Amino acid sequence: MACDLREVVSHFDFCALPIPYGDGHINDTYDWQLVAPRFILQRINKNVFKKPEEVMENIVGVTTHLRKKLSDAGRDPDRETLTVIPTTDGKAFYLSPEGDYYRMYRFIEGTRTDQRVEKPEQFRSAGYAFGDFQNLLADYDAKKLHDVIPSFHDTRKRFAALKEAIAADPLGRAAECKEEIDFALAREHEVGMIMDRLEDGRLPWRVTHNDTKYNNILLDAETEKALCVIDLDTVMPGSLLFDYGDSLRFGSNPAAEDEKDLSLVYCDLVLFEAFTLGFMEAMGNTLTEEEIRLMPLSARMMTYECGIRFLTDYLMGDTYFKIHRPEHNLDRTRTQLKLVADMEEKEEEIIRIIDRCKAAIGR
Ligand code: ADP
Ligand code: GN1
Ligand code: MG
Repeated sequence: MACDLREVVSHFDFCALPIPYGDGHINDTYDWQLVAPRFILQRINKNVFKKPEEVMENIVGVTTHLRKKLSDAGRDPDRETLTVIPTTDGKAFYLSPEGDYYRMYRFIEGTRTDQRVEKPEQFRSAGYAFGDFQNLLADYDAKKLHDVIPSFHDTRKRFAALKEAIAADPLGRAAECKEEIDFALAREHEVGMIMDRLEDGRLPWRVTHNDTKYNNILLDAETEKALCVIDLDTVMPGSLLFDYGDSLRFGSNPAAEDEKDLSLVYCDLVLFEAFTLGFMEAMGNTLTEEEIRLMPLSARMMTYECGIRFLTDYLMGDTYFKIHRPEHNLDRTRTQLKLVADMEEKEEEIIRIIDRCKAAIGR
């Protein structure tokens, strides 16, 4: 870490104000206790988020809205959404003399995050949580949100970036990735599937999370149900299909995102159906027919997009995603592209799953 964390935390206002206590006649006596015993401190990645102030403005706006909606519904906002702890001068982040941005959240006790889905029921509950997140934000004015990473899920632009990386090939890695590159380039005709429709109005813009990995949900350690959607850095206007598809990209694969043994990587249709059912149950009638029609393809599209992002980063010398071994981004590319191929093969079954879930929610 770049600076003294003790110094950093001293700038956050995580203490309750002491309250007068007792009725002594001589001394001033106060009762003082910490509001909560644990906090999460995060240094925001400036390489990824060029304007951390705007990230925090989005997060404060969205969590304030969620807090009110949850309270009004008799739910528990302290556990079901993130609570930003302000700094002592009332800001949502602390900017250190070194130029680093820090933020603090209340630690939500009795929770855990999992890297992989263990049981279909858990994934159904994750689907419900992400759908519920969309619903609770349906009346939040998306125009108030900053586009913190412009064109984040514009697959057309991700594809263009891949082509540039192939042409530049600064480390001479393209030859080694020929198979992956050919696979990616052969799917150019699909890259506008979601963005073209958002732009021409066939799909509605919504407030979306944009990074709906299973490990971005806190699970209640006791009930094992999804409790709180976290990692709100990328909340921006987008298509619901980004969130739905990205969840399935990560969660329907029983193997790790960087698994080297590709025989372990596939799209588990039981998990796929469980998530879809939970998501549809939460969204109900707010889903449009066009959104439902594109759900089967969106999982594959978001997987493809992530795959070409890993591939681009590998070709460009691993400057975006953190890596823990030299070919890490190539391994990640391979799992994603293997998943795309598997989802393509299973397309008809996937369409039947969506139809079954649609019928189950009475649509
Ligand atoms: P990243 O963007 O690096 O993925 P996250 O915001 O997802 O960062 O946080 C990393 C991990 O920290 C989460 O997976 C979760 O385990 C834990 N975490 C984050 N916020 C909280 C919180 N408010 N309460 C408890 N655990 C949290
Ligand atoms: C990053 O921060 P994390 O691990 O939740 C990335 C996502 C990718 C994901 C792939 C801001 O998410 O877009 O889908 O890795 N986040 C950003 O695992 O680029
Ligand atoms: Mg995360």
